[in-house]
Amino acid sequence: MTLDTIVDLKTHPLANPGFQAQARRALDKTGVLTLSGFLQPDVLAQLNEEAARHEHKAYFAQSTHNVYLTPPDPDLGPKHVFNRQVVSTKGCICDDQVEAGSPLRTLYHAASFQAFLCAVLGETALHPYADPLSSINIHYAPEGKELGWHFDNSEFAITLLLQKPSGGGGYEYIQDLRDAKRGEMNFDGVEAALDGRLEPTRLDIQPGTLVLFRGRNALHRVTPTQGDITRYLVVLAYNGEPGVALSENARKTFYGRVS
Ligand SMILES: O=C(O)CCC(=O)C(=O)O
Ligand SMILES: [Fe+2]
Repeated sequence: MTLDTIVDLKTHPLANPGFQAQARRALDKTGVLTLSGFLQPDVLAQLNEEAARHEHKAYFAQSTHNVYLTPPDPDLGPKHVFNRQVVSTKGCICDDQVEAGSPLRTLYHAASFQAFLCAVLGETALHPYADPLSSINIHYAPEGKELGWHFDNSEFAITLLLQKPSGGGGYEYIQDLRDAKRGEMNFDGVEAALDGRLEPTRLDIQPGTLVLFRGRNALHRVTPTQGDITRYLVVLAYNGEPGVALSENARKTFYGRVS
């Protein structure tokens, strides 16, 4: 399977330096790059069937979490924003449950796709997660299920919406709310966001769209699904450095297991 059978390379010429520069400008300006009609229509249909086939295996998050996806810090006290708990109830299947022959694996590992991402992100190489669960995930959000406010462990993530609910299921974010590399947690900004005093940016995207975002420093969430169409969404996660595993705390919260 070659990349052009998966991606509409006529509309999105990933190897073209001009296209790369334009994508990079969009990402730097807004914190998000969206490429609509990224997946070829037949692959989108195939991936929806694949997602539906494995839906019964999805693990649905059952515990609350803080926005940093860490265990609480008792020294800060229960009222501190670091310890503020938010709700996530969406489900997902992990990399070890994604079919061996899935086009998602071809896309994830394709050298030309990774070269495009590197050019856009200003990275020299991309690395999969060191744990066997976190690189490729398929998310499921039936009616009422949501993903609460959080910062990602990984610097950046790529999502592919497969099936859009009739209402809700919207991606909302606040760009550059913290600076993880500098250890800047921005408790005041996070508190303002959680209290609804900061207006997030909202994305309205269609199935087949690629979204690339810098989720480590952007506070983001997905609003509860409304209606009886389940939201299906793929996450492709990479790291700029090799050997990085998703934290055990995040794996327990979202996968219900660590390996
Ligand atoms: O579902 C989405 O659109 C975003 C997913 C996400 O933020 C995550 O998996 O960490
Ligand atoms: Fe995220």
